[in-house]
Amino acid sequence: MAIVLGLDLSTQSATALVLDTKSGKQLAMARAAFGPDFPERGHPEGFIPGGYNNEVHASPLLWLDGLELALGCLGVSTDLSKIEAVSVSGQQHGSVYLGADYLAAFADGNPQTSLAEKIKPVLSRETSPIWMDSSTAQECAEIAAALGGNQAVCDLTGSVATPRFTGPQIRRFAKNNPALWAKTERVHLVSSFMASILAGKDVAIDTGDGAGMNLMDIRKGDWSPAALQATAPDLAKKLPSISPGSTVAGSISKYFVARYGFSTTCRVVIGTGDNPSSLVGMGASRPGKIVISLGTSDTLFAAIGGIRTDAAGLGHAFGNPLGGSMSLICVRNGSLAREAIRRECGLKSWDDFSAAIDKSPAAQSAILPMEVDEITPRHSAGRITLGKNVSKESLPRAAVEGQALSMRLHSRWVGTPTTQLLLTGGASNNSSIAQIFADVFGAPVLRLAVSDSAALGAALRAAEAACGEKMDYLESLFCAPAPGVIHPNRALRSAYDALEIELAQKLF
Ligand code: XUL
Repeated sequence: MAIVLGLDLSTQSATALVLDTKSGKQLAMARAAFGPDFPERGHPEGFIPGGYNNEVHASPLLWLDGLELALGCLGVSTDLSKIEAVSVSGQQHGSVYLGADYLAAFADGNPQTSLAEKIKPVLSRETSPIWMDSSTAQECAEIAAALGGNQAVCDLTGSVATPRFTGPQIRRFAKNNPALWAKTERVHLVSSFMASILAGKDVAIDTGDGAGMNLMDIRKGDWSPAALQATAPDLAKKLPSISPGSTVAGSISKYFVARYGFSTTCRVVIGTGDNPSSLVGMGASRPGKIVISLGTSDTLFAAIGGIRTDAAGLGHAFGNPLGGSMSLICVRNGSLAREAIRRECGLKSWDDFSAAIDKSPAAQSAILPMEVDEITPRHSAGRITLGKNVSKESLPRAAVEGQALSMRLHSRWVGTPTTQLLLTGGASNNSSIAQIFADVFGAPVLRLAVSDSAALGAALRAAEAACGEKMDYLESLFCAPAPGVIHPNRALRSAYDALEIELAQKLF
């Protein structure tokens, strides 16, 4: 029985969650929001606004400051010396570039200088491209050509060459800034960077997050020499190793002991990506349940037996941190599009948005709203309209129905019948939205009692890997769904089937 800490470094915030696996209680939670808590940085949504040519970057120093703020707040209410193990979840695909002396900076235990102060001088690239970046179409084409086409890339790495993935991002940097690339000694993912900061040394990338790079052989769970060669010169020596998600990296660094009062015996378990981490936090790490996360981006994921890849090249296969693999589809226009529709309809609150949904008849029409260029489906910003005409009154329902239908269509390759949907993320608390997902998928919807599934997954992984807890036991304590099942209205099935067929015809 242990007290464990899960950290989640997402696009918009750093979250810290402390669990007691004996009492089954969440002891404390603290969050630092990169925009509101650091207004002077001018990154209101956690990334650097106004990127050029579809570039979206964020500041790794802001992530570090966010981590410190969250830990500082946590320390006010919680005795951090009791924490026995910690792990981390990070937004997927984002990469951090480090030059000479980075190892000394990781190991620097001086509590007088902040993490950002230690790391700033060793960054070989000031900013980090993140998952929202779509500037690498050219590099994707080059990688695909070198590896024998996109189908070959997908078979090898679990995904076609994908603009937001780390390999194409690395290639773009190496091509456009060869001098800085030469100075780069280490490229980390957000999750492995943060785990390295916690451990005070270089820490491996796990197979869950490593699969989001177009660099890992999905079947071997190790770097693919061919993919490395197709991506950038000398890449093999600039990457950390890959290890299973259950790997204990070592003890927490001296810095956290001196600055925050952690025990020297607190262990660090290597990190993983936010989606693999949520899979664990939602209690869905074994095949059977489908998780839909409604956040800045919407994602749909599920544990899969063996390895399956999407022939259409839109879905991804990642490693499951608990073994095996998982499918994922990522929709860029999640909350972004729902927010835009709410504003467009002049609805002041989400309650008003729900009321508008509840007043409109179901399965009449649907709209796929894309405020920015979409990745699933690959489509430029705009709207796809299905079924009957949509009025301003019916727009909120039509937009959410369109989002749910598109997810249903684009997850067909996973091949698992949807018997249960687990909904998480901010918008999942909205019962009108949750009902639409139940109706469109024709499956009962459950929601998790804890909303921070990525941080929760990190804490559970820490408890399993470092403290010998059994995942079944942990799931029964922390992943039980909130009371209340939302049942689908099966009478709507054929109407939604027809709308899905229309969407497929418009797209393919
Ligand atoms: C997944 C993806 C996003 C990010 C969000 O491929 O790009 O879900 O992980 O943090």
